[in-house]
Amino acid sequence: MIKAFIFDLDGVIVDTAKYHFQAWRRMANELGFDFSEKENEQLKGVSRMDSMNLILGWGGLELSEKDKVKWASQKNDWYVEAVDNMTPKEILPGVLPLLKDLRKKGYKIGLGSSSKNAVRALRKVRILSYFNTIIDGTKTTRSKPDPQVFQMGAKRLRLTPKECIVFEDAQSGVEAALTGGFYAVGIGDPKHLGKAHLVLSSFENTTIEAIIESIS
Ligand code: B16
Ligand code: MG
Repeated sequence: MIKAFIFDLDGVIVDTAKYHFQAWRRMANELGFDFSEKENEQLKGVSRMDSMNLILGWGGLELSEKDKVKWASQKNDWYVEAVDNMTPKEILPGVLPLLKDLRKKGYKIGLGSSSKNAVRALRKVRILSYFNTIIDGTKTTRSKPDPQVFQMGAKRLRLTPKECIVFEDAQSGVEAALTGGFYAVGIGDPKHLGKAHLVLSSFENTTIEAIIESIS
């Protein structure tokens, strides 16, 4: 029986994926190369330093650890600048009605994000109080596709993976949910998320009941 819903943040609740892309691209450009939206797809759900290493690989660049940390911090400053300008209008379509309905019907709500800026973003769009538990990049030691983030969330909620549905927009996140034994609902393009139990283009025009019915 489903008792909880665990949301990824970037690309599921808000479109911060575009801000990550812009900030990483700005860094790459300043270092003298560029990368595409297709390559960017591989960064979704991946931690800051793992993303850094992938991007430098695409540019054929090697940096010292010290320089990597410096550029990662610069990228984060650019990203945080964008997050700080966010408003509740940036909550993706259908998310708020779903959160309200979940709360009304007594389901637990969790956040399972790789981002160290997750709480900041939730606060900016004013939905922090909906979450019974928040597991983010400040609490995990292993990045998606490792299931740690969702396992920690289920444990905090005192539930088993099979009692939880995970919403994810990233390949790495869907993989993390499936490896951990969770139900995975992909939000976005079935081309990238085909392994999930169900893929929705958005939260619009769906209900909790319809989601539960189609995964079981
Ligand atoms: P930060 P999610 C992930 O968040 C993003 O998808 C990914 O692009 C980013 O690199 C990662 O968080 C770390 O973010 O640099 O803010 O700690 O999709 O798991 O909510
Ligand atoms: Mg995401």
